[in-house]
Amino acid sequence: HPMRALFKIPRNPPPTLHQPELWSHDFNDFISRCLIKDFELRPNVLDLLQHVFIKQTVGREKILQKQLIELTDLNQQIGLIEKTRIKDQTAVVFSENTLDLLTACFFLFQNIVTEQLQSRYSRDQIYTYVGDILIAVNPFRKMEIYTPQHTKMYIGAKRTANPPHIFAVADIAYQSVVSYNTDQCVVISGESGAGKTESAHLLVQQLTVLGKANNRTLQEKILLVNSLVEAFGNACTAINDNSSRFGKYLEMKFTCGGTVVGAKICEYLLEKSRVIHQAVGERNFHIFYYVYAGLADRKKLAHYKLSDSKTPKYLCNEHIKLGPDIVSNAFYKEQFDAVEQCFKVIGFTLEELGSVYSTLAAILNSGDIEFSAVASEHQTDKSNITNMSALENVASLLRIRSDELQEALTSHCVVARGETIVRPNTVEKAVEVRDAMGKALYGRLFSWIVNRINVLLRPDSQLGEAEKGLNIGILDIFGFENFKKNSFEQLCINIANEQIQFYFNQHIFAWEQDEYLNEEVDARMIEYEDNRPLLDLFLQKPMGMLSLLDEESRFPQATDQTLVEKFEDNLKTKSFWRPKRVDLGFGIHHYAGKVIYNAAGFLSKNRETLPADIILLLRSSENELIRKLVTHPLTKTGKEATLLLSGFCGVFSPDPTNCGDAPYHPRETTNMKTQTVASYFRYSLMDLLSKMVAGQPHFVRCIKPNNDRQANKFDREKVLVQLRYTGVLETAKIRRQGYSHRILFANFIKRYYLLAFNAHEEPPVTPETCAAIMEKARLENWAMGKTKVFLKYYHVEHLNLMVQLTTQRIVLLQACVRGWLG
Ligand code: AD9
Ligand code: MG
Repeated sequence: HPMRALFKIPRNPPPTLHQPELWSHDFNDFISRCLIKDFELRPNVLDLLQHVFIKQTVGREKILQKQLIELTDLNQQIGLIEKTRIKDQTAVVFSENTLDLLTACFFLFQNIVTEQLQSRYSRDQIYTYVGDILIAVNPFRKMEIYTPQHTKMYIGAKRTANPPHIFAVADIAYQSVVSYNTDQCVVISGESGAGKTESAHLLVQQLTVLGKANNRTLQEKILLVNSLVEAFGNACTAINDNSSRFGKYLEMKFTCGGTVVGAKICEYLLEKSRVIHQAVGERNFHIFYYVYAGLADRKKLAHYKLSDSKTPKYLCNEHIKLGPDIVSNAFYKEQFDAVEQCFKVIGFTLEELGSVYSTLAAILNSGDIEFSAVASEHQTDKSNITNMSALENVASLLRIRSDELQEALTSHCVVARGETIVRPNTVEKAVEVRDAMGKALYGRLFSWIVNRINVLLRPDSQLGEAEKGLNIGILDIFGFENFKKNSFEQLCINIANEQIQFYFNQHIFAWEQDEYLNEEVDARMIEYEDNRPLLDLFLQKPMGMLSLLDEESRFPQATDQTLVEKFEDNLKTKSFWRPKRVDLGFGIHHYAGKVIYNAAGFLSKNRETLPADIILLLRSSENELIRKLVTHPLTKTGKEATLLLSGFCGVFSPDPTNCGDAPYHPRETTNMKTQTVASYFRYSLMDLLSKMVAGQPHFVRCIKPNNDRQANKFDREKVLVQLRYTGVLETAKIRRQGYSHRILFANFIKRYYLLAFNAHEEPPVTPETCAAIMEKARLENWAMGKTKVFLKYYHVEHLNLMVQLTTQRIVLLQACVRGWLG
């Protein structure tokens, strides 16, 4: 039977399995080498195999697994190739069913990938390339691969010259900025705790060296930016002790010559609810603990109205004890000093620092304001503040009048028939206002800090536009989360990740294929798992989940129960379901797995309104910072603010042929009064993506090798799942077949004509000229489009190296000639 004896297993273990270095550089090469040569896989099987790589079998695994087990001759599980040798050690025989074969191939392939990652990991090689994408497996321990020697080793080096490394990604992005003068963007993804934030730090570290900042202070400042914003925006969660609770897009600004001249951060969707409440086992934002310990150390707690014996309510969680756990925590004290140092180096004034601490202390004190119900003659429930000292503390820290604060917390104004009437707040309402104030103050403080950093690190105004115009952006957002209990915050975080995955797919698969079609380049199409339906489920208007949430948030009578029912009535897709036995529960099948959410609190979290009374009161503060926080939208310029107030429809999907130009269009205006977290979230996503599509992307995929944060532990199943859902397996394929570099004829000729023509010649801008250059450089497997040359990444590397050599030769020649003449 033709399907029999397809795999010939060599008697001795295949040599390539023992030379994983080969694999590390080009995994595709490895696959073809290993499978074709050592395993004598016949070409038709290779085709089938390729077919299987790209056919994601998500949802089909169960069936496939079952069939796999039923495979009579292969029932020892194709876990490891070396173990698949059967009795006579010569061949693996498949059953006649083609699907069995496909299944087997699929598992075989996946296992090769995982095994290679594992074997590299066990030898401390945490980085691996798949095409031009870098896979980083979290080592969960300090590695000796980020030393100054390593920094040096990766500068301007050919990719195959060194082991795979995050520094190489920095180098490629940097070289592209210098060579092509186009913006670059590094997109780091992976689930929570996979190592995105660490990777972002390492990129900045290498880029500041590459950007040879001519003043050391700028270099130092840029390096400190991440640590500073992370002190305010990161927190300990059940998954990661230093979990990012906001999305961060850090742009480093370069001149055309490649000198770094400034930086800018954009922050997205800070999880403000953490200020007032943390889940079991989690903590508030780092900075609260740092400041507490730091101020205690300097005997300044009293000055900031903080007690050294009673834990503020916003920091109370389970077993955290104020004394040993916070006040006398040496690590926190160190961190406080470090943060203060960051502030100072970056350029914040001492006065600003004092105001920042006061604001943080005010937030902590406000959490301790308590209310009790007072029966009133008019039957309405009134509330009273029971601990006036807390109120006084807050008022004095915020430099506002305490009687006015009391009034703003315990009552609200309504305008009826042109008259303003003061109504009392119930205890519940008063608590809500108090918490809303804490969240708003913190969120605005965070934005203010970011904004201030941006002002301080802005490129010198003396520089011309051309000299400060180029960006390398680094995207580090909060990773996909799936806790025991998932709320509104997890929904937002996971939607953001869903959108990044969509962008990845668009870039790697959809746009690439569109371009082949447009340019009439013959390339095989790749199937991939498109998560667009899921994004529609969330973002579509008017029937997407966020729209439904907004709609329900407008009804005063709505409850979280009616909300879930609304979801159930309107979201008719397999990706959404209502689990039985979970009140207020609903499930979503995300690209990265199934998550059960609990809708409790969704409506109030989405409304998040700060009463006008509080805003007006804070505007009367004698502290300049507090006034600034409530005066105008901080980080938004005029144009951005307009966009902020507009609604956006549907999924972000810009015109692929027009990347870089305004990629989104406000289509519908939402009422300013109904600005909700969901609509702001939608805006932020669009804003973020518009920045990303403006540059050429580089992808770093972080992989978490185990759930226990343990070094040297590689959980195969865990890794495999991540490889599958991130599309890495398909990426491998398209990167092999596809062309990662597409360069317009004119640009190509301008850059490389020296390889085939004399320096003084001006060859015509035609495909023939390009072909001549390529032939001269002895390149194969490139393709010619209608307006662009299509190249693989190794072509570009080769060409650049040749240009470098040629230029060196010319310079040498000129020197000789000058010598002769002179
Ligand atoms: V989250 O989505 O923000 O919750 P990240 O950012 O993906 O997550 P993070 O970078 O914070 O994860 O990494 C988690 C921990 O892994 C770090 O605190 C380090 O202890 C550890 N880690 C990650 N990458 C490295 C590395 N390259 N070297 C050493 C690392 N340790
Ligand atoms: Mg992070």
